[in-house]
Amino acid sequence: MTIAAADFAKRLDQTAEDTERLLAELLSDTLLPDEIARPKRLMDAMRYSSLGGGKRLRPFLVSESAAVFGVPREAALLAGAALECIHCYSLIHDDLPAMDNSDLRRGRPTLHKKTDDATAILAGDGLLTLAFDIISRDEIHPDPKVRLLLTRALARASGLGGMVGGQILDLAGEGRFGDREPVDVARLQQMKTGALLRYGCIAGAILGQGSPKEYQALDDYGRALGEAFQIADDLLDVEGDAAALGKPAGADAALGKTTFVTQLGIDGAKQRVRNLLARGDAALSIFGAKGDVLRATSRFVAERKN
Ligand code: GRG
Repeated sequence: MTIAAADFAKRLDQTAEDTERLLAELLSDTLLPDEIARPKRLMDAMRYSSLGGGKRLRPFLVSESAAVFGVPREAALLAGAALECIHCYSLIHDDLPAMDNSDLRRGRPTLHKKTDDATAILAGDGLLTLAFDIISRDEIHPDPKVRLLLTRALARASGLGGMVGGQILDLAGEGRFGDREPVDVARLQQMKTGALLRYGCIAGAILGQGSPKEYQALDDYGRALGEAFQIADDLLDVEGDAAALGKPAGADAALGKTTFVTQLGIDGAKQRVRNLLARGDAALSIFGAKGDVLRATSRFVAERKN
């Protein structure tokens, strides 16, 4: 079974729309208990970088992996919004002069260009901490054990052994702290970009209280999808179109980065993506037709133009 391209696009758009609505609510001026004030400059900056852009792929992974288990959609969307807050924070900080020093993101000036470095750092910090507020909320799941598992897994995906750790390995590989350090591209990817994407997939199994086999299946699928995403990103940097990307292409080559494409060549990288798609499909076989949307998601990730 496969899902028609139009149906897939509709589902993706619906989740993007629902996530946008939810993020706008979460980033409103309304104070939560124990909050003292929501400063306007900070809120405007957080909204600028979180609303009105992005494919919302990570929330989509959460909602579709949760749908496999029949989890209520509003709970999955809330968990997806928490993950998207982490993603948006990472983009803000990654764009800073001390990191990638980028001027454009999602086709608009990066936050520090629009405002200033201090505001961008604090907006990133605000989104990072808001994510943990959201993921620990009662509405996510009635069982506090489930909320704890989701929260801990989010910390591990985002933190020192996940995305943040991957970012420092990436900078070390660029020679930012002295001589260029050797890069294990697959491990770097698994940490820097893969960990959040994998979280999107295992979050469904945690929310749905899946069996160990079901959790493992989504874990395997999430790892394959994460690697395919990164290879597609590396290919886009070589073959992509700046207008579609919303940022200049060729950034990796300019920095002399080791990527899947520099290691495997263009054809080798494309073959690896095909192998990863097959690996993802095999992992999902346990779910039968319920895995169709996730199967289509790997194709979307591999074939995306931005
Ligand atoms: C600064 C702690 C810290 C971490 C940054 C993930 C990361 C680490 C930086 C992102 C840099 C980057 C552009 C990596 C390429 C892959 C990637 C994450 C692309 C953007 O993700 P998409 O395509 O973006 O899902 P949208 O805009 O659709 O949300």
